[in-house]
Amino acid sequence: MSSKIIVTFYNKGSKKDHIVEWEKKIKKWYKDFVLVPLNSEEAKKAKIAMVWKPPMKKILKLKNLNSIICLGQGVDHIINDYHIPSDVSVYRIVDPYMAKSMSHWVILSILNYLRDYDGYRDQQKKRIYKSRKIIDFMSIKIGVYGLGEIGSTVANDLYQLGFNVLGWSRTKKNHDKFKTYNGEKGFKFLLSNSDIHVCLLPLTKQTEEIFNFSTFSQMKNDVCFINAGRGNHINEKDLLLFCKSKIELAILDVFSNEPLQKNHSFWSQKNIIIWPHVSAETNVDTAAEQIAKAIELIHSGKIPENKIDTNLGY
Ligand code: NDP
Ligand code: OXD
Repeated sequence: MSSKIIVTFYNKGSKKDHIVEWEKKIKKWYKDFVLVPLNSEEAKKAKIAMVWKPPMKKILKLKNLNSIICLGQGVDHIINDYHIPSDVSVYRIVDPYMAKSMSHWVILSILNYLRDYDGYRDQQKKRIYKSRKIIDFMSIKIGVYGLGEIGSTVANDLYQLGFNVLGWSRTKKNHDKFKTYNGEKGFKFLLSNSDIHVCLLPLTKQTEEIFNFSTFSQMKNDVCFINAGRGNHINEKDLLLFCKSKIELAILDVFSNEPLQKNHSFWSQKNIIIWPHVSAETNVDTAAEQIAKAIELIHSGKIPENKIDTNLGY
């Protein structure tokens, strides 16, 4: 195919030169396209939109658009509030680099919690040289909610570290290494049996505010709750309430409104640790090849991998 396909680019909050970096890296693998900013005149002719948190109303006005490529693994910001016409397909990045990054972050969070990292750092400031009570890793269960590209990597890595892992997904799975559960009954089992809860779900109608007063109530006392899925997986008011009772520590990387507002109550809650949505960031170097492949396939009328089922929402 000779004429170049027009791909428009929008990445909320990124620096201006980000588009130059993406274009350069994708062109290492495939050259037959031009990348233009969404606010340019040429964007009106775009067949593909490569986006992160885009103004969807504007995207859906593009008359030639047939594909949206999400620059991250979660697509809720593209599909949840909008009707995507049937002739427009949505694809996402699925990058093992991101799954491993998430795994590192979850492991970091869990080990800091179990080994009382903060307690020891406080002791150091006071020159106190004595052992503190830590949680024995053999005595606890870690519930991982979501066993997709990311959740299954995290669950496997935790298992390899010797943890007792329980995994939850929508459809039934069989892992030889850790126990898996699905459906409502499985959810209740994880809620009431896990000592550490790790949410790695996609945000859909079914999973919105899945962690709320009723579900937090079913958890054991003194649990650790980790959320790197999406902020709207939790009811923030209910989380705050339970952080004053049965939740010993909450570690959050995602929030209902990002960036987290300066006056949000989470900032001053001592047992909430806040991260600014950085647990598994998109890496241009590792993602460029699959985006190049997707553009090439779309250009030649074929279907790339990692197509989203807009009915399921992920
Ligand atoms: P996948 O689509 O690969 O996996 C989703 C998993 O969730 C699947 O196991 C799926 O079940 C399960 N699931 C979906 N709906 C339900 C439900 N109603 N009940 C039970 N289980 C359900 O997603 P990824 O692993 O790639 O990513 C997960 C999420 O992580 C993203 O959507 C995004 O929100 C978040 N994320 C956060 C990042 C960060 O930096 N904080 C970075 C990247 C992603 P089944 O296997 O049966 O289909
Ligand atoms: C993603 C994210 O979904 O960064 O990729 O949250």
